[in-house]
This record gives sequence, structure tokens and C-alpha cells, in this order.
Amino acid sequence: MTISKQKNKAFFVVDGNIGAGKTTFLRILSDYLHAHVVYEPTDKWQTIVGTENLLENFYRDTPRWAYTFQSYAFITRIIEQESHAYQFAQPIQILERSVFSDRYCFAKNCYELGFMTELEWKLYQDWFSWLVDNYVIRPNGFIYLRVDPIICHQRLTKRHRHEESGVSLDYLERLHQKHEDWLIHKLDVAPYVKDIPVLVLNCNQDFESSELEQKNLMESVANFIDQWMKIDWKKNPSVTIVR
Ligand code: TTP
Ligand code: MG
Repeated sequence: MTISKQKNKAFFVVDGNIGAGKTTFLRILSDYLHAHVVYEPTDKWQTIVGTENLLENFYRDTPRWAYTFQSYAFITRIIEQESHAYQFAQPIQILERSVFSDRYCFAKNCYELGFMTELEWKLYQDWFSWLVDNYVIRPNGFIYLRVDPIICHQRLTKRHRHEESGVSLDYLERLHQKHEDWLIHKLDVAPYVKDIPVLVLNCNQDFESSELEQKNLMESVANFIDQWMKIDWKKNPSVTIVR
């Protein structure tokens, strides 16, 4: 049974560019809300067999590995989310990105830049639509961390994941536009994705080191989830929304 079929479970997705601060945001969020956080499975992309590192391969030779990477990203996200759903009792899960981030930002961008052929893009979209329509999981809301690409660049330089050393400002600008097209303008997205509520948070200001900024952001998230759960959550005392 997929999460979509489990009653009393809701899930929200934190989205944003590379280096926007999603992992940092989720760490803070897990302290504020009684929600279970599922981080992006980057470790699975970095260690697969022996010395093969798919993330590194992807950045080293993107046209060769883009389709492979997107396929594996899809399956590992689902496995990660499902395994957490069974391990934890909290009714709310918050995910770092989802298969929709891949579809509308990363995979699409790869195709547009010529890193996926016409055929690969068609195959990807075909199995993606079929799996999503039949088995996957519609998020209850997206939380979009909106950050200027130049700030993302500074943050990812600070984080220094060695595979990402070649990520350019130009690439971040393209991905930023993809997030805007998808989450703000809703360009070229499936109707059921269009209907999912989006909370947009301006995260340009450093929040890692500012308690006040953290509190403001967390309150916005709590309000967003609260609005969504208005009918149900009071009946369910295990959901705690701290303000
Ligand atoms: P991460 O939280 O690692 O960025 P991310 O999870 O969005 O990246 P990815 O897409 O790869 O998952 O933040 C990147 C770095 O930026 C990290 O070293 C912490 C730093 N940072 C700040 O210095 N100030 C901030 O306000 C934030 C949010 C992050
Ligand atoms: Mg992260």
C-alpha cells in the first residue's frame, strides 16, 4: 500500500534550488513541529556499488548519466518515503523534495539542455505518468524556499559537497526559473499538481543563524499545515503545532 492509500497520513514537500537551505530548514522544522522529516536520499546516490558514485557520474558526464540518474532518483525517493511511513507513527511527514521536483525541474532541465535525448525524455515521462497515476502519492502541499540563485551559490560553496564543485551560477539560474515556472506560474504542469497548495517562503536572509527568522518561517509553515488540517487536526491530538 502506498502512502496515498494510508488514511490519517498527510505529507508536505519542501522544495527549492540546490543550496537553498532545505536540509537546514528541515532540521529546524523537525524541532518545531511534531512531524516526521524525510531527507533527500543523497547518500544512496553517492554510494551504490564499489567505487561508483552516481551523483559524481551525473555531474562528470551529464548526457551519459542524466536518464539513469533520474530513474534512480525516482525509485530511491519512493523507497525512502515509504520505509519511513511504516517506521514512524506521526501523521505528518515532511519530505525534502519529491518525484515532482525531479519531473518539473531537474529532468525537464536535463532534456532542455540536451542532456536527455528526445527518446529518453519520452520514456521518462511515460513511466513517470503511469507510476504517479497508479501508485504514487500526491503531496498535500508544497513549501517552496525561494532563494536568489546567487545566494544558493554562496550556500552550496559553503556546504562543499565535492560532487557539486562544478555547479555554476548559470545552472542554478536555470533551475531557479524551473521552480518558478512550476510552483508560482504553474506552467505546463499536470492538473492535479496545479491544485496542490503552495506556501512560498522568501529565504534569502540567513536563517541558519537567526532565531527570529527561524521562528517567523516556522510559524508560516505551522499556519499553512493548520489551514490544510482545519477540519481534522483538532480531532487528532497527536498532531502538535507549536507556534
Ligand atoms: P543546505 O541546507 O544543505 O541546502 P539544500 O538542502 O537546499 O541543498 P540540496 O539541494 O543539495 O539538498 O544548505 C546549504 C549550505 O548553506 C549549508 O552549509 C548551510 C548553509 N546555510 C547558511 O549558511 N545559511 C542559511 O541561512 C542556510 C539556510 C544555509
Ligand atoms: Mg539538502
